[in-house]
Amino acid sequence: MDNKAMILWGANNIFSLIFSDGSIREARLKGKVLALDDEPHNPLSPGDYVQVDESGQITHRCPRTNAFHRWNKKRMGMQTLAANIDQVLIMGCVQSPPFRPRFIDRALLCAQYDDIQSLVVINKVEGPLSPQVQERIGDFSRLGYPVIPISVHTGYGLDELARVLHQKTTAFVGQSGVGKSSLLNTLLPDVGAKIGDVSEKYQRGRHTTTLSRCYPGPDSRTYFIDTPGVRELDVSFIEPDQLGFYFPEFEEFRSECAISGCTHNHEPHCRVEQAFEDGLIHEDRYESYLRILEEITYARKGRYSR
Ligand SMILES: Nc1nc2c(ncn2[C@@H]2O[C@H](COP(=O)(O)OP(=O)(O)OP(=O)(O)O)[C@@H](O)[C@H]2O)c(=O)[nH]1
Ligand SMILES: [Mg+2]
Ligand SMILES: [Zn+2]
Repeated sequence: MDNKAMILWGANNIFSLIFSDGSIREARLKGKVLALDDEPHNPLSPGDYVQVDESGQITHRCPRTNAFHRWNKKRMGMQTLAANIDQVLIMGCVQSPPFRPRFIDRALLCAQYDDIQSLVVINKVEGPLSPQVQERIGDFSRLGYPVIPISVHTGYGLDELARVLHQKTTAFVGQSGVGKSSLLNTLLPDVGAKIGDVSEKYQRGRHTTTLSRCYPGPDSRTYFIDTPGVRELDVSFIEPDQLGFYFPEFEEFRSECAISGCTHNHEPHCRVEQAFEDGLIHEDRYESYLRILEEITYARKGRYSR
């Protein structure tokens, strides 16, 4: 009899699976590769459902409802960090490493790309927020993204956060060193995930978590997926002419641009650029948009013109 289970984590073709009765067992793939032609590299991610046969081997993957991907430059392919999730917890912090709202902008893009809800969590809030941080997180709220300031160390904001995570599958995403694994350890004290420090010289994390891994939460319907921090999020899987659709604040202006297919990059009579000049679109978000546009346009040229 076939049996359905969820992947918690996997390495070197050994996967840890959780079954509907809560039992956890290891399994291997039946045959060397799973027949999935579009994703040769990591066809199974934490959160994926699979079928297991009588011998305990994985026979195939069930269809995904969604997946959080990033572009892996080295492998020139999409890398899935988590599958079938209810929401992405995008974590930033206010110090060590410094607040990097542009990283959050990119992570929001990756989530929206597959229609996944996101929430922004700002960690290491142990004193008053600087006006710059306040302003930028205020803008995220205005755009409709929930923002929760927390401190894993002092416990500030953690009750509110726990409510948002309750009975959902949440992937934790953010730069190395912001405190994703620290949060996990606080929510699930028995887990003991490895925590790294932050280099004093470079103010960066040390990439302590190297593998995405799903953890069953405090009740049977809550799951947390801890993912490895990345220095930069490459979003070059997005088409340049689609990028503007992932910026919700462009929505009300975009149809009034003079040129159809306007990329809002200094084209004549661009209503989006005008809105930015009038202070209706946050300067930093518009700058973020232009940088990403330049980057993905360039990446495409490099990929196709040779
Ligand atoms: N001040 C302060 N430091 C924190 C807090 N939470 C975590 N840290 C510290 O931040 C550093 C990095 O924490 P990790 O949990 O390993 O960070 P991570 O996001 O999992 O990093 P990667 O696994 O490399 O992606 C550690 O030194 C933690 O002690 C907090 O609330 N306040
Ligand atoms: Mg970690
Ligand atoms: Zn425009």
